[in-house]
Amino acid sequence: MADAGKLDKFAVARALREMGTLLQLKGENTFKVRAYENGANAIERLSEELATVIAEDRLEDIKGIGASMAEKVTELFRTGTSAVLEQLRKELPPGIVELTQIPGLGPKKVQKLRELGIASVAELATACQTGALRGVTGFGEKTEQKLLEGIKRHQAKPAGGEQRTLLVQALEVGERLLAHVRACKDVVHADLAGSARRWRETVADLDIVVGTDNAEAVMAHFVRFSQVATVDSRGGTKCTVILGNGLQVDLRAVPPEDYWTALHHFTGSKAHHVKLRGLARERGLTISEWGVNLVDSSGKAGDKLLVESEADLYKILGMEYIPPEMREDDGEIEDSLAGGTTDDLLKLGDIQGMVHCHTVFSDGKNTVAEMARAADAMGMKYLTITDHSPTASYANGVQIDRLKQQWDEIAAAQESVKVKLLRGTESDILGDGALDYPDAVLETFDVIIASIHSRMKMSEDEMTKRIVTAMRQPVFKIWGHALGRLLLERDPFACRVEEVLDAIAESRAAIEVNGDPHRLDLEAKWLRRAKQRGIRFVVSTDAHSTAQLANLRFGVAMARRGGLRQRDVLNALPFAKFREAVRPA
Ligand code: DGT
Ligand code: CA
Ligand code: CA
Ligand code: ZN
Repeated sequence: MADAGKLDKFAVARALREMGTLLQLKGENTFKVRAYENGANAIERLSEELATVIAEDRLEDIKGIGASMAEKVTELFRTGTSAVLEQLRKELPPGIVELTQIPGLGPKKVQKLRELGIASVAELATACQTGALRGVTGFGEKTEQKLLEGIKRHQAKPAGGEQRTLLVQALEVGERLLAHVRACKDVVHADLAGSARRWRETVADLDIVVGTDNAEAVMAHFVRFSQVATVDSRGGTKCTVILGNGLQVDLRAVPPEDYWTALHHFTGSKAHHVKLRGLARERGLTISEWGVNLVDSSGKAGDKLLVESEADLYKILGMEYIPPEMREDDGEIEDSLAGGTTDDLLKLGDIQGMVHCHTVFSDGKNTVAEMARAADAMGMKYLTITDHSPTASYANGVQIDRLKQQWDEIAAAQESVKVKLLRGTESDILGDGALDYPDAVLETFDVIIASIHSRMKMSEDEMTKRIVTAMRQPVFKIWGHALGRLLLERDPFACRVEEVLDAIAESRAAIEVNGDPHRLDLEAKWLRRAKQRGIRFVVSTDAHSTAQLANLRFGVAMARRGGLRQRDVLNALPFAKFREAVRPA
């Protein structure tokens, strides 16, 4: 029997991460820092008991754990701390670690602050307010403003209040957890429900619904998932756990015959359900998580109706099926009652080309050839190379004299791939609404994305005018990551969106649905309003590496949430038609 340690695997992983952060603050090289991050990930995902692995001296068999990491893990596990960690904590006061959590402060800047005697968030705030940082290299007046805003946001983070998690992070663990649950032999059906199934941009917790005749066995299996940190509650039909990353998961187990109504109920949204329940009552029915029942003459629930799919449920209500992404009570129920089908809603497989991709020519991680091969391997028919324009100097924007070099490289890469490569740009929308590059250059591209990357703090009036001016430029352009939001970090900028949409509807322009899971911009409610005006869209990944091409599914989900059909989306067109549709001049 292996000895119980002082720390569980999640606490060990947290300690390793802290060591990595502290080493980074000390200016250690990135390989060493990354080794701690990798070690933490490996320990956290361990699918057997850490105690057993240590007792049997098998830590080094784990990918990502070498001899010295194994030693630290063992020490942490047995004693609750490590000499290295204690030493690092002594060298670096606790306020320093908190400083690294302020947006815009990397380890280098924090190091600089330490030299100035600033070692906590409070001290930094005072320094900014009193102008004490003026004149220090790397800390201009602009940085001062940014830091003050960063501090405000940092302090506004809810303590114990509703913390939301990015969908991409929730799905990363959620999909593995679902696979684990489905591997239980007593599970007849299982799916993610709640906001994750609706592909909401952020989620408060994960929900899983299971159809089974043996709820007890399913729950016993569920809590054995390798990343469960604590079991919060466990009843006859419901079990709640907290994962190592802090995310809560609710599992509900129901008899297989109640599965579809339960899945529908726990998928939500609440607002969608409230309206459905009203409709059901008008039809002499009642809906609950337990099923659909007839209402008898005394107003009580009578016979239960057989529901064998979610489509069945909508059919019983005299409606067309509504997919989870659209269940937000934003017009989808009215559309469905009017007979509107969602069969033609955009699907992942409809997308024929990757639009909006970066390479090492600006701030991407991969070369043109690498991006091309990756898109080829995904079966894409075309790929637009759209690096940043000159004004985006922070992102190594491509100056005119480097364009020729990129186009040569695109031509060379084209030789060895089937996917058709297009020469594009992500042109900055300048402060006055002009586009970057002279018109004569713009007209030579195959495709133009037009995006805002600077001066986002304009008044609503100025911003509206700026974007309307940009959209009315004669070249065809795609409005990239439209409102500049960064989920959980930065709000969309102030702008009268309806006015911009009106301008786009009568201009040579389309709107991007940006699939970067930190952006997901333009958001669904505006996509619907844009679609009503006959505006067309592209669904992009805004990939800065080959790996990020996989984010396409987030863009498609966002498009579905906005009710976009295949015909609304330009990159669902075959190559020749797409090229014609986006031709700048
Ligand atoms: P979240 O977790 O805040 O990101 O959003 P949801 O939608 O996943 O919300 P959650 O986890 O509280 O509940 C999951 C689903 O269960 C929700 O979408 C609808 C259903 N549900 C939960 N509580 C209620 C309720 O009080 N009434 C109704 N009708 N449905 C509920
Ligand atoms: Ca939820
Ligand atoms: Ca929940
Ligand atoms: Zn951009």
